[in-house]
Amino acid sequence: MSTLRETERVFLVGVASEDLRKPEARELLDELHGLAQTLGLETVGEILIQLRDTTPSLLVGTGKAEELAEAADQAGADSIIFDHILSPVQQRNWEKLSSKKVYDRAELIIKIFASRALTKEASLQVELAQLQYTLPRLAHSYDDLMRQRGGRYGTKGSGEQKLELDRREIERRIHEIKDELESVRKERSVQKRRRERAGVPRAAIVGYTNAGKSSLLNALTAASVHAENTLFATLDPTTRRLLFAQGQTLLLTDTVGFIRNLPHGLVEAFRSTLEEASQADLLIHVADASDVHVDAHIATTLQVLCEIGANDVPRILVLNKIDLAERDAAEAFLLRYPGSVAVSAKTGQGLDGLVEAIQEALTRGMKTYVLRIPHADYSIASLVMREGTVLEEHHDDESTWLHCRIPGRIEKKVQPYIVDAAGMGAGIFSAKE
Ligand SMILES: Nc1nc2c(ncn2[C@@H]2O[C@H](COP(=O)(O)OP(=O)(O)O)[C@@H](O)[C@H]2O)c(=O)[nH]1
Ligand SMILES: [Mg+2]
Repeated sequence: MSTLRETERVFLVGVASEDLRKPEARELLDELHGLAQTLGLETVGEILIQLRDTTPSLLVGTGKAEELAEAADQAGADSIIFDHILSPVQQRNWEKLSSKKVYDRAELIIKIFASRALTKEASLQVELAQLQYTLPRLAHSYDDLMRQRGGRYGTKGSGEQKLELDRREIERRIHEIKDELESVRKERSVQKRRRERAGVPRAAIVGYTNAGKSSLLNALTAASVHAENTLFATLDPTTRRLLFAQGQTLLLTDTVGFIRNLPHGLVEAFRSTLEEASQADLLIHVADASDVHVDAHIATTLQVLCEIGANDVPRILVLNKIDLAERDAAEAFLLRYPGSVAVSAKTGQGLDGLVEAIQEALTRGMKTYVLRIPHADYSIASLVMREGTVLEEHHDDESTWLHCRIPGRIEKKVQPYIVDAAGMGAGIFSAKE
């Protein structure tokens, strides 16, 4: 009988100190919990400890360390994650003491980025962060790494073999990655143009971790008429293809969230996982109504979006978890951020309004035409149906007639079929008959 368990069970240790007061350490621990969840880990226990003076060998005193290891054991954990930087030596000592995998917040975050690195650039950035993280550990104890910490990061070509490379090889690879990054960056604008031509509108959900991005993706999926889950090889697991009642299709992607106190070495890796966002047709920026830091989070998110070149992508600001907020606070928020939409991914409140806002944003700038498309060019008709909004449809022996609204990006393609630039409302075909 197999006792193989798929899900890694983790025990989380939050650390308060003189510099980091308990309430904030608590918030960070909650965030760590959310991060573990993002990676699909099961948290089987957590504890917040107060650091008095750091003991080099185990971060905490031996007595405390044994107590923690015992608690993790009792909880049935496979690993312990510290919400505090562990030196390579501390990490090793902890693994010896507990006979479990032991790592810190930075390593957890690298794993998340690796699992979400969709583009070539993002994969390279994550690999770079990973190697830079590994390097000092390798320098301290080559043997230990050979013993294998089970650090499987998930990106293609990474993992065990990587840890076996010696220091010099890692340094060589770091140089190589930096060069590759240069050339990937040059290619990027070409790719972007290619994608623009390919078509179906794309929206990305951005915002802080724990704001409810994944919940909102699920809620919108439920609110759409039809949703396809990773039906296409090109869709990653965090993208859904939605069809709204008005016949519009949308590819909706859940991005990796912003993280508080992101370790410095991981900033670039994070940005490149977010780079997708700059190629979207629409950004759905989710903020958490129940978070006291919501304004600061919104500001940080906007700033980073700006820095990755996503500032001219249309955006909808969504205040989520409205079920948890005081009415006054929610109203004040909507006044502070005009055009924002209040929802609850949990109760479904406000989702209709959000769907409307999404459609409105996607059809803004669309033009209305009457097209006559010969049956032989049916692919054009399907393009219009997929990307535009068909107001009316009429068929005769030779052609399909469409009274429709289409986005600027496919205007060139339909140009030869335009019979009328109709600014009028619906009803033109029925009036003819
Ligand atoms: N009360 C309430 N909780 C929510 C809502 N949306 C999400 N949550 C909870 O907030 C936590 C984080 O949600 P998640 O979707 O994983 O956030 P993400 O990290 O941004 O993807 C989860 O425990 C959700 O159940 C909401 O509208 N109301
Ligand atoms: Mg999520």
